[in-house]
Amino acid sequence: MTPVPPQPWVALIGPEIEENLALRSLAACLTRAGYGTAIVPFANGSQLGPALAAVLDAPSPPLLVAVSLAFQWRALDCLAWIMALRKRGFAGHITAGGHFGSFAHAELLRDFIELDSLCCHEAEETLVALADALRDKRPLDAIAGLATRDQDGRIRLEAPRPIHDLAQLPWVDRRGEPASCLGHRVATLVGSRGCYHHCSFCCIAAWHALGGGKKLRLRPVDDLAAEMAVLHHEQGIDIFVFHDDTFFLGSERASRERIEALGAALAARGVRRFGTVVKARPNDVTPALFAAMRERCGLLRLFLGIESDATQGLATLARGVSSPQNHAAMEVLDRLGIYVCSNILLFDPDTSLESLEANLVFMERYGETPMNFGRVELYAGTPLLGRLKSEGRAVGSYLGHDYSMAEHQVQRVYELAKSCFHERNFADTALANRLMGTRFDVEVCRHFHPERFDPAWLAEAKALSLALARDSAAGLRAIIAQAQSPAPQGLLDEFAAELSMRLRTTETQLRRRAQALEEMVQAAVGQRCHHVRPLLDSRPVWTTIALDQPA
Ligand code: B12
Repeated sequence: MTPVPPQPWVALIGPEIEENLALRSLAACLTRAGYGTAIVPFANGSQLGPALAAVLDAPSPPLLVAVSLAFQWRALDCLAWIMALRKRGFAGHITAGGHFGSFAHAELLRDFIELDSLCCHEAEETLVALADALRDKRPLDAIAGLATRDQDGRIRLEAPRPIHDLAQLPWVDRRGEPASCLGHRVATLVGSRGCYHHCSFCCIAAWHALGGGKKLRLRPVDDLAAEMAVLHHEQGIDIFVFHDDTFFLGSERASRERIEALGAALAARGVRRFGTVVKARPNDVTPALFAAMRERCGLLRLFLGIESDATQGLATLARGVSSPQNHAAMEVLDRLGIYVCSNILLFDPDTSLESLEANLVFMERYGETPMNFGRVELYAGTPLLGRLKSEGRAVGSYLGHDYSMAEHQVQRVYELAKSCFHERNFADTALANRLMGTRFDVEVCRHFHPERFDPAWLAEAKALSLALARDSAAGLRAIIAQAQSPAPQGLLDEFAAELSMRLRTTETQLRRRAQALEEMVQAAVGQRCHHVRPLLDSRPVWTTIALDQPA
């Protein structure tokens, strides 16, 4: 029987691909304030109906429905869900929030009458204040961070109030079974909010400026270590996946002090056998820092933000990193034997044939590193969107912008690459992403079960990535050659069909090898991997905490 949520309650709707730290942080704050909550997963079309039912068929209607508009590419789905909820008769307050919703609050409130308000920027305090006001039937016009319509339909935003001290926030709600890899339970978390850099394609710098606070805030080490220790001792978590935009601070000394302090704080709390997954910019990679990161903080996998190795790409993306820094970082990490994966933004508005070649050379040279590649998208709040708008090159509306590359031939390469490589790079079963997971299994075994680890598995994982990288580079070079010849559309279609078939054949072979490798590792450890969180099955999870119980 579905447990009845405590009264009054708030429905939090959004993707739970992994634990959704935003919804879970909001849930924790609402719980602390005495509300019941349901986290209702809505990550794809198949969850639309069940998510509606979770609200409409609940034993009592929620006080408030709050929908995630963090991800711009899913905004239309989420808005359609909101419209469907209204059509089916829900008359209560509907709000939304997250990155996209915040940047586009004025347009969204103008165009979607179904939305009553929008929580702009970090919503922990705003959402609780909104719930309090609705419960007490008070006006909503003085709530910091809330955008509403006034009586004349004018949209007004009460300036957000930045959360200066992240330690004042409760730890995120961990309801549901955690994911696991080879029997090692996984939790996602953040140790900071913001980033010290400001790349042109990323909205995070503008996002924190919108909030009016510092561009980077760190959780105190003690607060972070205390949460990790509780997760470790009480929930058996031993893999911590950090979603910080960057785990490092742009200064070797400051970064080193923080990870040494974290390592010591964890050891003092009896957390000794654990692994971490973090992200870094190449300029942060030094031998001493990463040796310490591995020894003190159990580094299992590093997501290294390469994005581009072409001089033009690095400039367009405003990376603040040079190609020699990219190479130096890759070499340091290779010498230390650290598992790295990466992403290349092969196409951006200024990409030239020369920059494509520079990135292909990089992908081949470090082919043993699992990588994926794609095009830079124009997200709300990014300087790149601002630039393309001012150049008259951004097409579409605030709901989604598109662009063409300045060089016609590069645009042709992109269109062919998109059709031939979608399956490999972006489908649900994309091999480029799967190989990152295969290697992760191998690394988890190497880290936690050295006695059962066979070095041949690591060699095979690297060989799989190398084979994929070489095949992708060869396919892309064939596309580049084709795009430069003035072939009629019919011939281009034929070329794309033939190349796609060749790519699929390689994928089938490599997928089989990856499967065999995963099975060997799992058999050696005697445990399988459960990457999918149970909340993905669409059933809402109610809190069972009673109203008067302390959080
Ligand atoms: C973790 C993460 C993911 C996880 C998602 C986990 C999940 N939800 O299941 C994974 C790795 C799967 C992922 C995937 C993608 N991601 Co991502 N991701 C992040 C990341 C690094 C951290 C988010 C986080 O958890 N932060 C911690 C929480 C506590 O903070 P928060 O998210 O900011 O939430 C606060 C506010 O935003 C607001 N809020 C957020 N959600 C909601 C919802 C409601 C109802 C309300 C009221 C308020 C609210 O209140 C929260 C509390 O203060 C952000 C970067 C960032 N720093 O935010 C990118 C980011 C959100 N991702 C981004 C993108 C582009 C993607 C992908 C499209 C990448 C890709 N090419 O595949 C996919 C799309 C996924 C999808 N929905 O289909 C962009 C979004 C840009 C945009 N506006 O669309 C971001 C901002 C990265 C960036 N720098 O540009 N991502």
